[in-house]
Amino acid sequence: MSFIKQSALRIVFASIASIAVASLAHAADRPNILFIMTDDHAYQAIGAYGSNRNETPNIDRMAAEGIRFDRCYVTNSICSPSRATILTGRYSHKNGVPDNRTDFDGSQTTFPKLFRSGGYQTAVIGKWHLHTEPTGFDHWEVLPGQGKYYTPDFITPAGQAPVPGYVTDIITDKAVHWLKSQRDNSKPFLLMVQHKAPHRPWDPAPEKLKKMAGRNFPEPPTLLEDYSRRGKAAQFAELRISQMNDRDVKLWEPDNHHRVWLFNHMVEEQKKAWETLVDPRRAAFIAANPAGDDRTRWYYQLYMKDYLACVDSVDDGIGQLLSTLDELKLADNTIVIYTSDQGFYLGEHGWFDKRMMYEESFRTPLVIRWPGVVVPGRVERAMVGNVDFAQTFLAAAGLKAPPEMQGMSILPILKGETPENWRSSFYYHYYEGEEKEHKVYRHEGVTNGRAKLIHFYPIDEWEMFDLEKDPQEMNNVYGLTEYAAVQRELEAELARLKKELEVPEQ
Ligand code: SGN
Ligand code: CA
Repeated sequence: MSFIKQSALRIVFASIASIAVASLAHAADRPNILFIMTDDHAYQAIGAYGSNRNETPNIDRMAAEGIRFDRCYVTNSICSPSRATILTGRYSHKNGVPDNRTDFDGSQTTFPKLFRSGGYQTAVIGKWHLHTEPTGFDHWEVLPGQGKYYTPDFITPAGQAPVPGYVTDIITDKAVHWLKSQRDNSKPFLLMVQHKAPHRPWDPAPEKLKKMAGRNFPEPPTLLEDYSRRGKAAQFAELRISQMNDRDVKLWEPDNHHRVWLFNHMVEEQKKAWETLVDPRRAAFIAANPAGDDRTRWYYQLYMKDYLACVDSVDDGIGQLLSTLDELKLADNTIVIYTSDQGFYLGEHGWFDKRMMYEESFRTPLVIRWPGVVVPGRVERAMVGNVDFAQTFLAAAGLKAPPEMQGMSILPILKGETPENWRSSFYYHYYEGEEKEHKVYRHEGVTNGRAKLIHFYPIDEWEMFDLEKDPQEMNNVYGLTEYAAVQRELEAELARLKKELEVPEQ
């Protein structure tokens, strides 16, 4: 090939490349943000994270088209604190919400407020659970408190009123409606879709009761843990599946007040489905009369049926949102995030619920799809956290994050350019004490991804786990000579992080 031909070709290739880069830059410029968060959705119940108990084709689609984070930690594994951290980009001791009972001070700087003042249209639909009215949103429709599954009330600026239907479907429908009819087409948007499901008491939709009816779910290896090798905090906690009540597993009598209340909030068809698919549980349980470990196993199966049925509705909703973006031709310039307010125990250590710093509740799912920026199908092990969300979204939108935010923008990771000095440890602090529901002692701790140090400080109990050799966290190695160096390193890191994050002494 002649020199002239070669250079002409080079020019053609170069201009194709620069057009591609320019359109990428344009697509990535002020992208829309669709933030989907569920309540208590364990990564163990997501296909893309390797679930052996259920399928989640729509979250899996997001992971296949985007990036899955395998180490996304929460600062404080409980609802309101997690939400306050996400909105403010600050730890509980800075945003004023250490537990589920404290009101969120809505006059604080939050990322939705910065989006709004930065020219975005902002909306939140679904669970809020911060006790005060949402601030920073052009549009909001939220559940009061924890919210209900059937005929839930919603609060809007116009007041509170019940909405007929099933909560997950209602939230999805409202979000789809907002995308199709309530959007201001002259602005980019931030839409936060926040599900109640799959939170306790795990009330499924009728069609999902049917779907799960005949299924049997594999048990986690630590379902029947006897706690003899654990400390006082783990023994004392009321997180055990064996401690679930009749409402949880729906082994109820016809006049059980929860059942009566729930059925009063259903339409005839829904009631019929529950009468035929849920009520017979009690007779079957009484006939089998399981005791001890067999009773725990029986409860576990009922728990999984209902929990995973709730997850199934969530996954359907995600599918609908993704189709809506396709239909509206918004998919290319919209970052879609899927996460949960924390992780959850699905029988690991014999538990349900969260709160503890052990992996299943400390880690939350995080899947992000961003066409043209995130290379499809990536899996990332860098340590990120819910404290990073605010700064990440702001950076993606080209907005400035205030210096008091305590996370790190994960934008470089999304672009495939993980910085050399990315964090090598993560700080955790749980504040609701053993006097509250589930009786979990306050604790703080640190992980470097390979090992974890936990201090239940009201009883001065320390635990340390080797996450590589003991991923199920069954063997406390705190104080063992062979781990002295690791322990010193984690103790120093804990002290360093507390100083850096300005954590007051307890
Ligand atoms: C309710 C549940 C608890 C759960 C908390 C917090 N009890 O109180 O099991 O831990 O919510 O959940 S229930 O009997 O009322 O269902 S959180 O996700 O909001 O933090
Ligand atoms: Ca929660």
